Amino acid sequence: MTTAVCPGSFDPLTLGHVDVVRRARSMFDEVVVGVARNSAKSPLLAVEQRVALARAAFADVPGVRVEPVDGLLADFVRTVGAIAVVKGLRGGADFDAELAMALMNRHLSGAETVFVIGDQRLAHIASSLVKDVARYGGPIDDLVPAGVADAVRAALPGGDA
Ligand code: COD
Repeated sequence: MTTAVCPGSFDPLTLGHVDVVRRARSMFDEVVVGVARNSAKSPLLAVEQRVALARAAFADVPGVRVEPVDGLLADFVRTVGAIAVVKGLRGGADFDAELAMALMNRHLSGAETVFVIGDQRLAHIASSLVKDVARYGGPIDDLVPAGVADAVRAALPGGDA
C-alpha cells in the first residue's frame, strides 16, 4: 500500500486544498492530510478546529484521513509510513517557496515531494486571501468547504467564537 502526506496549515481549508488532496488520492492508496500546528504563522483557527473541519470535509472520501502535525513534517512522514509528500502548485511563486522545503524534507526523511497542478479555476484561492475577504465582510462561502466559512467568520474579531 502506498501512502502520501498532504501537509499544510489549512488556516482555513479551501476548495483548492480539497482539489489537491483528491488528486493525491488518485495517485496513492492512502492520503494523510497533515494539519500543521504552525505556531510561526499565528493561525486564526486552532489546530484542533482545523483538524475537525478537514475531517468533516473528507468524511466521504475513502482512503483519506486527517491528523495533526506537531513537530517536523519529516518525522510525521516517517511515523505514518508515507513514501511521498504531495503539494499543490498554483504558479511559479508556489514552486519557489516549495523547492527548499522539498529538498529539506528529502534530506531529513528521504521522502520525495510530488507536485500537482491544481484546478486552474481554483488558482486564485489562498487561505490568506480567504481570511482577508472575510475580514472585510466579503463572501467566502464558495471558496471553502461547508462549515469552514462560518468557522472563519466566528473566529474573526466581532465574530461569536
Ligand atoms: N491550488 C493548488 N494548491 C494550493 C491551493 C490552490 N488553490 N491553495 C493552497 N495550495 C497548496 C499550497 O501551495 C501548499 O502546497 C499546500 O496547498 C498547503 O497550503 P497552506 O497554505 O495551507 O500551507 P503552508 O504553505 O502554510 O504549509 C507549510 C507547511 C505546514 C507544510 C510547512 O510549514 C511544514 O511542513 N511545517 C511543519 C514543520 C516543518 O517540518 N518545517 C520544516 C519544513 S521543510
